[in-house]
Amino acid sequence: MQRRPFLQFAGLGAIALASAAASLPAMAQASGPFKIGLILPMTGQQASTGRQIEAAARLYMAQNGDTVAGRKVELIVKDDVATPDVTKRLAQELIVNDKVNVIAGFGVTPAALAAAPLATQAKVPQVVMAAATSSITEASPFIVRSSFTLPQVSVAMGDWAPKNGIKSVVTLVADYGPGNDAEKFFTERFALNGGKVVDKLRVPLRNPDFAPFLQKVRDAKPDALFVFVPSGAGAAVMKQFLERGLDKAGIKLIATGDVTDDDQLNDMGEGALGVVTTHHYSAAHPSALNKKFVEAFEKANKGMRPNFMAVGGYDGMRIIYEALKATGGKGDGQALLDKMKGQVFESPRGQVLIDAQTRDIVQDVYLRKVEKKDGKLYNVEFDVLKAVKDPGKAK
Ligand code: VNL
Repeated sequence: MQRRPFLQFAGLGAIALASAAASLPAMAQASGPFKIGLILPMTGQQASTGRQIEAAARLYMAQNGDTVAGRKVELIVKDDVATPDVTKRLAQELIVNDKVNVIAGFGVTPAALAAAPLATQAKVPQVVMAAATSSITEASPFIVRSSFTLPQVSVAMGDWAPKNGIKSVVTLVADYGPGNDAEKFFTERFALNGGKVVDKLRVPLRNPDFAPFLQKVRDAKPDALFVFVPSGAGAAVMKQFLERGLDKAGIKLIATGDVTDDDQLNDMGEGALGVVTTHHYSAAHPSALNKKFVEAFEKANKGMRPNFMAVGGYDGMRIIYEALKATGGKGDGQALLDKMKGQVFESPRGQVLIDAQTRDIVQDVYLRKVEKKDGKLYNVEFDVLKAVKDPGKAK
């Protein structure tokens, strides 16, 4: 038997939806299909993130079945074009009309933040699979994160660079949450280790033109340029860096792994060889589990290589599946959330933990260098920091 809340009467839909914004009743279904509303940028500037995460979620379901604890799992994919107003409307529709048990995805920070109040009001777990600003998990007690944080990976570079002959740096980041985090946490650690930050540059998120910024870097002539740009923008930075001859001017490129993104890396050309980055996932991670994951992903997606977004999506599905199993298929928001907290498992990236206090992911962070393997470019890991918590939470 389906309960029919008043919202469902024909004609009242629009009005009901508007009033539901003020207070969303908890209305996820305890029987029938278990629904996951996956909100992703499927078009626009961040479309590769949506493509990677959807493919990974579908792979997880293909490998683990679409029935969990006796309930059929249904994935409802919605395109928010990485636009927070759209994210918010879609989250509301998914919760109120589709009665999803979980909302998931969230390609960029503003999208994750736009949905957070709805997760709180409706007591629906929100699994953040991509967005990586430290503060996101503090926006709702119903948020659990399967991706990473920028402080987590940037601090590692602040330690590595000064030990490897890099004494002066210019930073260049996309001017929004994750970029600000990357700049702050890299800079603080680098300075603590005796490094000098000569200049801090910020480029707009939308349609960035890197050329004038890179010219400034060339003129400043630091030992290295530290970069964060979101997944999808790395190839443009690499191209401009080489075209402007920064490498020939003796300036090294160092970055978070968002820049040498596995989704684009193999097309960046030989100029990318030797670039050192810090990140939580490489398609070249040499574990048996990862080899299986990469092979299966490529096979199911016409040779597309999984990147860190895909792993966030894959592990996010694992977190949801195991929580549903542990609740015996109940699907109640609070019960699910409680079983998401504290999960420990082996991911294709390595061992991970969902910290029960912060609901954020604790994971290994790797030093990697772009190298050629079997004729293809990969981020080859050469060092690791074990079990890194988000340093942003210590504030
Ligand atoms: C974010 C962070 C997005 C890192 C990214 O790619 C990324 C974000 C779309 O928090 O908005 O690589």
